[in-house]
Amino acid sequence: MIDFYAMGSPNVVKIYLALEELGLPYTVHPVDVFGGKQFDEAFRKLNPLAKVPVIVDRDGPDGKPYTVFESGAILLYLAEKTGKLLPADKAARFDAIQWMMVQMTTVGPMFGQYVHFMRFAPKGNDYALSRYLTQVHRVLETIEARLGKAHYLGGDEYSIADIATVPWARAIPTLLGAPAAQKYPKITAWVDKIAARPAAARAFAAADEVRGKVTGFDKAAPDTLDRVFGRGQFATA
Ligand SMILES: N[C@@H](CCC(=O)N[C@@H](CS)C(=O)NCC(=O)O)C(=O)O
Repeated sequence: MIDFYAMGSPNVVKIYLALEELGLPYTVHPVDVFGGKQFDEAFRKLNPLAKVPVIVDRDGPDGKPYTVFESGAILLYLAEKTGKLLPADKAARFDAIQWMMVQMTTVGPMFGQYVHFMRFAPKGNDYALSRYLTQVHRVLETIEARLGKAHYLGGDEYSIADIATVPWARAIPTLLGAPAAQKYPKITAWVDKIAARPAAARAFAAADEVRGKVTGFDKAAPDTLDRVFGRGQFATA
């Protein structure tokens, strides 16, 4: 059994996708991030960064409970535990791992910063908005080209590279607008192909369910929002 500390954000949706695809039994523990619950001492013992997702595998290495934070590490852990979602062949395996790393280092952070400045920052940050939006398009153009040459991001097989990337990619029309989304037909087709997997449908539904159990970002208390974003009285620089 896996204890899964969750909310409905893209980094968390990755783990829903993996758990459902792998058919691993799990129990969801909603973490009310926009209620500030990630800062509770008990949760920080699971993740010193105070962020979801986190899993605790009650049947970890040597049969002992094992805690994993950071979504990329969790995906690698689950792939290794089950021998699935990563090819056995070494070159194919690292093809998938490097594309997963593109998500961890570029897709997630660039989309994350773009959304922050678009949705939460005060007006007058045009430089930041332009920079992050440009970086988002740069990586999407790269992924579009990759999907012109391969069925999945890692190559022939559905892998943790796809699982890591699809939660942001499916939000392209919402976040960037329909005209921008039309620039990426290969990405759109790949998102649709993944969304048609029964495990993905279950994962998206489960993420919708947990979203209903935590505070939405638009309902967060101003003080909590400042703490989450490290601004106002919580800014250290
Ligand atoms: N690099 C981390 C990022 C995790 C992350 O940013 N989690 C957000 C939700 S998507 C969070 O818990 N934020 C709470 C906070 O920063 O206080 C991962 O991939 O797991």
